[in-house]
Amino acid sequence: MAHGFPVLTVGPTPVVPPEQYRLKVVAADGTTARTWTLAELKALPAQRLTTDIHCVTRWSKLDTTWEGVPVDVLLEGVPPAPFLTAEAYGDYTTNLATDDVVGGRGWVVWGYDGAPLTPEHGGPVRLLVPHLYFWKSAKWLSRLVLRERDHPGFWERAGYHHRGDPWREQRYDTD
Ligand SMILES: Nc1nc2c(c(=O)[nH]1)N[C@H]1C(S)=C(S)[C@@H](COP(=O)(O)O)O[C@H]1N2
Ligand SMILES: [Mo]
Repeated sequence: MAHGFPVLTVGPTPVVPPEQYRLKVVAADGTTARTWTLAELKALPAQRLTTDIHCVTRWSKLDTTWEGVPVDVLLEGVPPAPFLTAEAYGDYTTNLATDDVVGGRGWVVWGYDGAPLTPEHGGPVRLLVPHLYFWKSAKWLSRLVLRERDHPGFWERAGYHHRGDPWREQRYDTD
């Protein structure tokens, strides 16, 4: 609990040396549109944001501070598509509507609380979508894959909600 909030990970923490880290954006036709190294990501117009986060197991943490880049910046020039899958090093996936991560509502972050994001919390780089349940915020983010149709990810295939809005308590697919 180095960051003062619980670690929730399926399986072992993948080891991703920062110098080997890559983020790819894949267009809906399957072609890799863009690739960034960590240094290239950090050279983009970064933002600091303070926000609350909500885990589906009913903990929340208020006023967490992150540093990263809005997903909008990463999708610039990429043909738009209504859905995307966030894929992580180590096989975790989660699906999102593109509208939930653009418009300044989703970030790709490398900093937490003024320091580099630690490996157990998703370092070098994770997704941060604070208005949805935290399982949507994939740690060790490797690819954002745009899609014409919604493809359920790891928890969504296991019966969790496809969108996961904590204010509507969208925990399970029956909610
Ligand atoms: N790659 C990956 N990302 C993940 C998870 C995971 O198991 N693997 N767990 C999710 C869940 S359920 C939660 S609550 C948060 C936990 O983030 P934390 O460990 O930084 O608290 O990460 C989310 N992102
Ligand atoms: Mo979670």
